[in-house]
Amino acid sequence: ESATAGPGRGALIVFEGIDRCGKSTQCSLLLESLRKQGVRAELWRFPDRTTLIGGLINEYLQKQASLNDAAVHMLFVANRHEKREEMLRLLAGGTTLVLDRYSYSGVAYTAAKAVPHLGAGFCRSVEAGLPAADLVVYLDLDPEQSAARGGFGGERYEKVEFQKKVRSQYAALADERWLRLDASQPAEQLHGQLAAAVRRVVERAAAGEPLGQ
Ligand code: T5A
Ligand code: NA
Repeated sequence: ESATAGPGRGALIVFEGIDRCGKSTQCSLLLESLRKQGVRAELWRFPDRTTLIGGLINEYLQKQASLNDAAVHMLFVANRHEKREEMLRLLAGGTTLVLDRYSYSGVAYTAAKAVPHLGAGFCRSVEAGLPAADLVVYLDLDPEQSAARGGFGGERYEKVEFQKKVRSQYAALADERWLRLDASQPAEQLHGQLAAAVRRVVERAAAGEPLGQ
């Protein structure tokens, strides 16, 4: 590779896993360590409950509104697409984005509902056009363990039986490029296990490796 590339771009790093597996904790630890290393970085979460669409999703998750499975799926999808241009702009400008959930949540949670017209293939297809993750960190945890963690049980999908189905969907989605970590470990230990993979993708992005779709 020649050294002619410009300033490069930021990396897109995604955290996935069932409810309460520890994503937000790891995202915060990662953001902090990236910034300490002088990497410009932002932390986003999906659903982004602050937009108009995100407000509807929030009502649905908190069981204040009912929507059918297709309708709420499209809202989750729209909530990512509405952020597309801002994501692309930040990445192109050299900011690394750490995402607490992304397209894979859309596929895993909806496919777990086993609605015939909302299978994994359909769910994947409507993510087209969104930037692809440079790294997916999958925090794998037994739903019995996540259920025992603080705060579990309030929102719509927080039921052990459903979480088991979501976990199976993630297992089907995961490919060899995912970094799968045993999320039952202490938070600091997990954080240490993802440092090398993160460094690699941040360096590649900075060197100008093109963003996937
Ligand atoms: N959804 C989302 C869809 O159906 N379709 C979609 O397209 C998208 C994007 C929203 C819901 O929407 C669904 C998925 C979800 O059901 P959310 O707001 O992201 O999801 O909710 P959660 O995934 O449940 O997020 P939480 O913030 O509740 O859980 P986290 O982020 O996984 O976990 P965290 O870090 O907050 O930790 C949970 C608890 O565990 C402790 C923490 O202190 C906290 O008490 N903890 C640990 N304990 C032991 N060991 C560790 N390593 C720990 N790490 C954290
Ligand atoms: Na939750």
